[in-house]
Amino acid sequence: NAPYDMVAAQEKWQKFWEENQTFTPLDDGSRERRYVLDMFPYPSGDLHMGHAEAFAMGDVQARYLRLKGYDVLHPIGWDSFGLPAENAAIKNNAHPAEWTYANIETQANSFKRFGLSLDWSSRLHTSDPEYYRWTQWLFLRFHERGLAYRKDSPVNWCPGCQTVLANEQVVQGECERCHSSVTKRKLTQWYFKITEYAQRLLDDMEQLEGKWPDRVLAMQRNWIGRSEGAHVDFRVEGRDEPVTVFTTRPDTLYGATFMVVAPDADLAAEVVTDECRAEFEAYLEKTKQATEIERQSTERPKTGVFLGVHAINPVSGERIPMYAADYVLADYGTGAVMAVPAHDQRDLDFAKALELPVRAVIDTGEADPAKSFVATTGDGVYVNAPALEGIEGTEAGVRAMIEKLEADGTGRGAVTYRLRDWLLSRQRFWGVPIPILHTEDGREVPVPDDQLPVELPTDMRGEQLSPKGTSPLAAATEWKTTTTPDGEPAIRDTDTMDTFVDSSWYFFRYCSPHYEDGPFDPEAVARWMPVFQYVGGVEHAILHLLYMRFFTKVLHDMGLVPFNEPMVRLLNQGQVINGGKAMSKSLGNGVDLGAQIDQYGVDAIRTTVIFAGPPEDDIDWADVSPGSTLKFLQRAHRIATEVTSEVGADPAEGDVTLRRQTHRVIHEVTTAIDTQRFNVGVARLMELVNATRKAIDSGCGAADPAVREAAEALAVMLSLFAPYVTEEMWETLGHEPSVANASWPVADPDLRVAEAVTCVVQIKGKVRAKLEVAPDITADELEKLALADENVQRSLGGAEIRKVIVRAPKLVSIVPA
Ligand code: ANZ
Repeated sequence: NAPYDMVAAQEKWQKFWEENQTFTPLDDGSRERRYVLDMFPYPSGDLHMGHAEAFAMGDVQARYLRLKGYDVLHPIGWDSFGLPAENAAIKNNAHPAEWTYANIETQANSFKRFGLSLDWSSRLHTSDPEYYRWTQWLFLRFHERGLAYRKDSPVNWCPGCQTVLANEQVVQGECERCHSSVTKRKLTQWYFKITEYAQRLLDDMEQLEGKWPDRVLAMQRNWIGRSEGAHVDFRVEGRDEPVTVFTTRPDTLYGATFMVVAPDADLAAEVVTDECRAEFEAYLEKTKQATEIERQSTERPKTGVFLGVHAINPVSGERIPMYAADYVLADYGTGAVMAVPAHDQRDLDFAKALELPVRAVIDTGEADPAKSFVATTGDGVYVNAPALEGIEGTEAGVRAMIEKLEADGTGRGAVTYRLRDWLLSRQRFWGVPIPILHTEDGREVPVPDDQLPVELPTDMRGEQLSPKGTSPLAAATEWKTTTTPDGEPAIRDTDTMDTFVDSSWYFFRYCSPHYEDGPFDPEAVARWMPVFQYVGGVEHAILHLLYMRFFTKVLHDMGLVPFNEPMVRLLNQGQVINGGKAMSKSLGNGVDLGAQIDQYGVDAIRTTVIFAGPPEDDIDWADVSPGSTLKFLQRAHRIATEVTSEVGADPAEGDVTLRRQTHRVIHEVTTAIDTQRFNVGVARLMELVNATRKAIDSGCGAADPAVREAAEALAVMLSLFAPYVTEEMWETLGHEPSVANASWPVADPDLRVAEAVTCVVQIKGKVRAKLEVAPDITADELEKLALADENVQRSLGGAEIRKVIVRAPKLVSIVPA
């Protein structure tokens, strides 16, 4: 009856699993395969409560599937390129690799201690040359297919930090770090042509419906932002080429009283007349200070300048003036709009500010927008619109106008997406070098495959890595000076890739982590993938998940993978908060995972995290009680130490009351895990511990085989949450380790009925029979049972039945005719 020593158990079993490679998959085809994946960690410091939660959730699934008899791949690796390592290196006059790999070791040890059923043999780090060699190889394949390309584009530029900033790093026009005013700069950058896959990214979401959280699918759909409408060509005076606009409402074309171009679109600078140029350029400078979010704000007063030219409305022949205004964005649609102030509020606000004409072409029965300054957007009767006379409703109007435009040759139906191409180049050191050579005459020459990887220099450190407006690699003269395969002098591309590239394909590599002939062995991928269950934070709902879906589709098109979607099911775990607030340094409410484990042990922390609520809900650490969870685990352990019947004792000879409880709990825990209600599973196991305790102390006694049956089921099921104590229990119960090699218990349907309920059968209000039925009996079943009962039949004496009222499981009331 030795109490359970949690620290000793942790060390003992960690060693056992490692020596026996308990969690390395067999991959021999003897069992059906399942791939369970947690989003891989970034090596910033040690593991924290957030990791504990996400990885505990993943481990429940991996262990469950294993016990159910599947061959499970549950790998681990690190997303180990990125800016924090670079900042630490600048501060400590070190190389980013030092910080990175030291942190990885710390985290790896913590993962091991946390008792995760991980396959350590497939471990990878994205900053290892043997990994990023293949990131570069993939980049070159994308490049060959025209899916990786360079273009000049305006990017956020911080003059203080001398670097490009992501949109998220610009706060109200200022750099979030140094508060300098951020400007736009035109830089040549590398892009992945994800827009070419926009429609497929939308269409294939059908496969994810019901298996990924609805809100993630909604966010992806929104981000891709498909709009249907038309392209309309406007002739512009003094110009050969027409200007094309994108509109979702071609039916309002007769109401287009002016045209607006984005000030920062090339078109604006092209068409502006000399008289208007100075004013335009001043306005353009102001535009560059505004963020995209500000420009799209409906609250912001509308501003703009006349460009000095007119366009011709293709259906009315009317001359309409052209303006530049910052509410029109350069990189959406065509960067130019036909303004219909009567039916679009943004255009109306602009028309009001500049006193431009407003003409309604749909009568919706509401006030005239020219007077009310409220745009009308609903269905109505077309007016002042000869080609749409007699047509009803927006949909029909749009269709009719597109037909007319197509017939006239001045427009066509069109679809536009909000999704932009993926800007992948970064002016940073600690990332994958882009494997392209630039010749003196400006050609791009791919580095030959057999010269990969292009490795980062190992001798750059500290200050050499600080941002200076260009990539730190631009200063590595020796590194970047090289020749093409033809011996021509060339300079290496000195940008590195966005780390989202690394994380867009790591799950493929796990299937064959040491494969030498490509990024992955296509056969291994076909065996293991798609991933059965992916687990990670909702903060990745858009970018990471979209990018890895995009990569998968390209790999599919290359014939390397047989599927279009890499992750069958997705689970977003909630956050761990404390006292109702996110943990933060400034609030001083952080909870240290290591300290919690020291105090309560891994099992109690894991079980607490799972027990706290449904997986997708936040966990408030102020509301949980790892101390009581630990007591529960100790009670479970004690039961195992008290069992005296032999291994293999026949439970059929055992106490039926306890057996009923055991099989009910098996059934309910199985359902709870299958439906991802892991917290309910823990609650049921607590009930089983109580029931077994009662059976030992005041029921059948510890020697009864039903107690062994309960203790064994408990050990196996509880191992999903508390791996260490359950290994101890399993061994104590006389089994060969590991409990991870046991089988998930199966509920006996004859036993799982909790207790029978007594159902009263009345005829004309008089009790005529009592039935013992299952508490979950359906109304139909109960009615049949009642009518078939002997006593009921006799009382009815063959009378016709007018009505049967069933209140399952307790009452059936029969009314004869
Ligand atoms: C005329 C019109 C009349 C419009 C009307 C709407 C209502 P979504 O749905 O977001 O795709 N637009 C087009 N390109 C733009 C750009 N680069 N910057 C700002 N606005 C732009 O919006 C499409 C509508 O947004 C287009 O249809 C266009 O205005 C505007 F009663 O054209 B519409």
